[in-house]
Amino acid sequence: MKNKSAVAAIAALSALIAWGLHFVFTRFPTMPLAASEQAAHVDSAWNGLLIVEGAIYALVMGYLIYCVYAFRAKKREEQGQKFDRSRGRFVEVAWLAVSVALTLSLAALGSHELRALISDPTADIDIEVRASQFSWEFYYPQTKTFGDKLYMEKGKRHRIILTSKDVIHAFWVPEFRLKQDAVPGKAIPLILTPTKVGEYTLLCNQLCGRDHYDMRAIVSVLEHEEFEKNMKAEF
Ligand SMILES: [Cu+2]
Repeated sequence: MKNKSAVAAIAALSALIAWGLHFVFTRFPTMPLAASEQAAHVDSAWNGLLIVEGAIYALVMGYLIYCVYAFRAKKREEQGQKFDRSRGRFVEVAWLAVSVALTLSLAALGSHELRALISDPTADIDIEVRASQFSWEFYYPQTKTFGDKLYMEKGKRHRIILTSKDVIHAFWVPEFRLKQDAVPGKAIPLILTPTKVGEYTLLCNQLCGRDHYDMRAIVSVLEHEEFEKNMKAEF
């Protein structure tokens, strides 16, 4: 690095890029509405990643832009000076150490959030969700009722028990964030706690055949009274 002003130039460029990224991400959110308790864990891991990656991206791009300017082609008589590589070793070792530390801390953040999502298997409402080419079926064992719409009660923990009649499908409601495969011969649980009343779309997220794109169902999150009423009226 030529002089101290280079450090200031790189820092200024990096800060500018970081601010730009922050501006874009806050103006144009990268995630849809968060409508479940579990969404907060996924979003916190996602935002953590975004901050770390944004900072690294800004630093690398800031340095790159500085290099494009500082080491641009010189006059012929100034070219051909021997390049001293010895000082690069410190940067190399530091970069490696920081990368390892960052990777390990991101893995720790990820496993912390994952544990929060799967550690407690208890639920208030069980719903058996059966996937088949190309539709969804919902069964409520506690009330012994079927439905072609997935009714959920706001604020209650639901245990979605996923099965498949034919091939591999995947249960995915973008607003709830979590995604789980439905595998033939297996019953896979997924805990979800909706937090916002409304209608959402359940999508199949594994390519499962010709009409995969159309394998959808309506998810209706209701308040307690409405939920009870619907369970009696609909089925
Ligand atoms: Cu599918």
